[in-house]
Order: sequence, then structure tokens, then C-alpha cells
Amino acid sequence: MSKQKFIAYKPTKIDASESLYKSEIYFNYLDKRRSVREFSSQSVSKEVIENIIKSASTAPSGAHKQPWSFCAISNLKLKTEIRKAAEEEEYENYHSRMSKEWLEDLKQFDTNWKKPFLEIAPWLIVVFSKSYDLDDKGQKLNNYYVKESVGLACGTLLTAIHNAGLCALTHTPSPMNFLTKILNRPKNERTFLLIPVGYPADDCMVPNLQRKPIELILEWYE
Ligand code: IYR
Repeated sequence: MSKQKFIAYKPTKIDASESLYKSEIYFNYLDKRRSVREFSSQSVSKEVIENIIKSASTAPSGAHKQPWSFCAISNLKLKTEIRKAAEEEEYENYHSRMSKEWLEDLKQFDTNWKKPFLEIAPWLIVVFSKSYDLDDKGQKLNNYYVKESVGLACGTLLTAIHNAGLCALTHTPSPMNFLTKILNRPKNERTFLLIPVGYPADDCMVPNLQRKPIELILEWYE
């Protein structure tokens, strides 16, 4: 029998008051998410990481091509190699490639070229975008809205990490092509984000930031 083209979509129905309640609870929960640079070395199971990545891959994508792939790395030798390569790029960034304004903007985060979290965090998730796919015969298959799609998958990944009681940093040591080399990735993949994942260190501190108030980010047209 051939596959049905459409199937019924029947999500669980909730009423307006439950909707309001749930939306508020969820916002308050997500509002606690912070980017973290001080990780504990406490381990996280492979099963949790797999569920998080399966969650990311539920994101919508152009023509449902799911133009992403993920590497989950816990191997210390690899993490050390990645840290070394990232620090080499970041050293150049902080000493010559970043503008004065950029360095000024980063002062509130106290960041520098050193990235110990790349070895301390139990997992590094590397997200790749795929500008095209290859079929069995090596023929190129187009992907669409690749950056938008992979961005959506990363957003979903971050909420799944937070939901699992873990924390992460969306890290972009640039350029990031050293990751395709170290991880021996195929030609159609480009590194999109490097995301250390784990538990925060016991004495973890984060910058004292405020999020923009709703008036600055939302305009109603009723
Ligand atoms: N990639 C560098 C610099 C950096 C850039 C931005 I934009 C940030 O929000 C934070 C850091 C680093 O990771 O240190």
C-alpha cells in the first residue's frame, strides 16, 4: 500500500485558561536559562544527549530537508584537540581580528581567548549545516533556507538542554573550519555552532544581565 499523503493532526486540546497558565509557566522557566562558561565535569548520560538531539531535530526546516547534523563528543583527547584549535583562533580574534567596539561590548562578560570549558564540560555538541545532501549515487540534492532551519534546530536544542536541567554555551570560535577537519566531516557540512553541554560548576557565576522589556521587542497591530 502506498503512503498516505496527509494524516490527521490531533494535538491535545487545552482551554484558554490552561493555555494562559502554561504559557506563563513556560516563559518563567525559559527565562531562567543562561549561557554558562563555568561547567562541572560531572558526567551526563549518552541517552540524555541523544534525546536532546532528537528534540533539536523536531525543528521545522525548508521542504522538511532537516539540513543539519550533530557530533556529540565526550572523548577527552578530541576535546583537548578542539580546545587547542579554538584557542589558537580566539587568540588571534582577541589580539587582532576583533574591533575596539566589539571588545568593549564583551567587557561585561569577562571573556578572553582561553576556553577551558571545552575540556571540562562532559559533552561538546557540534552542529553542522548542510548546504546540500548527496543521494546514494553521489548526486547533489538541494536544501533550502539552510541557516534559518539550522538556527531553529539550535534554538530547540537549547530549550531541550535547559529542560533536562543542563546548561550550555553557544560558542562560535571563528573561523570554525578546524572542526570539520578534526571531526573528518564530509564536504557538504559547515560548522554552525560549538556547544559545550553539562552541569554548571557549583560556584558558577553569570553576568548580571537584563533581558529587553516586552515594549522594546513587540509591537501589536490589532
Ligand atoms: N568568540 C569569542 C568572542 C565572543 C563573541 C561574542 I558576539 C560573544 O557573545 C561572546 C564572545 C569568545 O567566545 O570568546
